[in-house]
Amino acid sequence: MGDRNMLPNRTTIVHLFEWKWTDIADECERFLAPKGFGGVQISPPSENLIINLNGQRTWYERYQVMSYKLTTRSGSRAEFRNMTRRCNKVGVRIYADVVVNHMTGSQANNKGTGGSTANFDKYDYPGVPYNASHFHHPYCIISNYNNATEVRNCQLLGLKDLNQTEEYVRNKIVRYFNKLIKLGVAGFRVDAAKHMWPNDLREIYKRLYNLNPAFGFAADARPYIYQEVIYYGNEPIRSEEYTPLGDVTEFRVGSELKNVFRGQNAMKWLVNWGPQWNLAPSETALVFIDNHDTQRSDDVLTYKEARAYKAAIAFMLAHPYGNPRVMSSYFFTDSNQGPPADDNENIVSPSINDDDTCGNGWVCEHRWRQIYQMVAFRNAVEKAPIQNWWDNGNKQIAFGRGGRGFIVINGDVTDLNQTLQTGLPEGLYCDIITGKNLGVECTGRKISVGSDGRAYFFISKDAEDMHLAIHVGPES
Ligand code: LM2
Ligand code: CA
Repeated sequence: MGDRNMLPNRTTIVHLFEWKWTDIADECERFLAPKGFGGVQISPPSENLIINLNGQRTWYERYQVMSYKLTTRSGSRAEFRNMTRRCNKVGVRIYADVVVNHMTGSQANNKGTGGSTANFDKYDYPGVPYNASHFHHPYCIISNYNNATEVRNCQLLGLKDLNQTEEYVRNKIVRYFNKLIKLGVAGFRVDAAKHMWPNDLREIYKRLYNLNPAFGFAADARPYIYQEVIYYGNEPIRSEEYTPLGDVTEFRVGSELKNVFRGQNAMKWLVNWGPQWNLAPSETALVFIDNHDTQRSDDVLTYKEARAYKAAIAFMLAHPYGNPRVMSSYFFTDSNQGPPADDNENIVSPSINDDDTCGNGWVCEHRWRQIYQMVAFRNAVEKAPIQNWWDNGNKQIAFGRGGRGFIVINGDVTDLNQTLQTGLPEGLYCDIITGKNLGVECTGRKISVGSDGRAYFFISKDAEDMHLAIHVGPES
C-alpha cells in the first residue's frame, strides 16, 4: 500500500545493521545502485545511551534513546546528510529506524553518544527535553501480551515509556521525523509500533512533511512508513490495527519458511504462499527471513545456516508476495556483541574482497552472489504473475513469473531431474545461482530453453545450493 519512493524496477530494501553513514554512502555508489537495490534501512540515527558490558559495547544500546540529536557511533549529522545526498543521487533510498516508544532503561552510566546526560530515576532527559510528565505513570512492566493497554502503556523491558497521547510528546516526535525528512530520508521503520496506540501514531504521521524535493523526490511524495508489529497469530494486538496507517512487518514469513527450507514441511505447500498461510495482505506486508532481533533470539534461518538461508531468500524474492527486505549482518557469537570496533570503540568499516564479499568481521549477506542476483531477478520479473507451477508432490518445486523468470528448488533427499515448461522465450540462459553472466561468458550452469518454452533441469541432492534461477533482462 505504502509507496516506498523507490526508482522504477527497484524492489528490495537491505538492512545495513550498525553500518557507519560514510560506509553506507560508499556502498550505495559502489554496490547497491549498480546491483539494483532500492533502499537501505539504517540503524537508529538518534543519540543513544553508551552501554558497555564487560568492556564491550553492545548493539542494543541503540534502542535506548537519550535525545534526537543525530550523533551515534554510525556518525554525525553532517555525515548523515552526506549519506542521504550520495545515496539518493544514485537512486538508493534511506529508511531510518526510529525509536520513539521509549527512552532508556535505568542504567548506571548516563552518558549519551552525543554528550547528553539524563537523570533516569527522575525521568529527566534534558537533551530533548523530556521530564516525568511526558511518560506513562504509574510505571508498570509489560508481562501480559493479552492485555493491549498493558502492552502500550507499560514499559517494554523496563525502558521508560513515552506517552504519545501528550501533545508535547507528539510534537517532539513529529519534529524529529521531519528533521530526518528534511535531511533526505524516504521513510521510516517505526520501532516497537505495537507498543504505541494506533491513534497516536495516526496523529504523528499526519503531521509529517512531504519528502524533500532537493533529494530528488516528487513534490507530493509521502514518507514510506513500515511499522514493527510482532504478530504470530495469537495476541489481541493485530497487524490490521496498523495497516490503515502504513505497512507492517510480517514475522510469520521467517518462521514458516524456516520450517520449509529445513525440510520440516513439504515445499509443495508453497503453491498457495501468501494470505492462505494466514499471512497479512501482500500490499501491506514487509517481508524478511531474519532481522537483527530474530537472528539473535528466535529460531529462524540466518547466515549461520547458509544453504537453507539462501534458498529461503531466493524463494521470498522470486515470489510476488510482500515488500522484501534482506538482512546484512556482522559475525557474532555472543548475542549482546556490538559491531566490529577498534580499541577506541569506533565502528570498523567493512573491507571489500576481490570476489565482492566483505571482511573485517562483516558478513554482508547482501553481497553474496546468490542473494544480490535474486534482487536483480525480482527487479526483472516486476509484477508478473506466477505461472507454470510444478512440484513433485513433496520437496521439489519450480515456478515462473510471467514470461520473465523461472526458479527451481530441490529441498529433497533425491536429485531433481526434470524437463519443465518455463514460459520463457527460447534461448540460452545463465543460472544466476551457480554463477554470473559476464556478457560473453556465463560462469554458472547454462540452461537451454527450447522454442516450446521447455527446459531440462538437474539439481543434485548434494549441490552447493539447492536452487537455480534464470530470468530475462539485465543481470547484475
Ligand atoms: C525493538 N522493537 O520493537 C527492537 O527491534 C529491539 O531490538 C529492541 O530491543 C526493542 N524493541 C526496544 O527498542 C533491544 C534488545 C533488548 C534491549 C533493548 C534496549 O533486544 O535486549 O534491552 O534493545 O537496549 C536491554 C537489556 C534488557 C533490559 C533493557 C533495559 O537486554 O535486559 O531490560 O535493556 O535496560 C531490563
Ligand atoms: Ca508504549
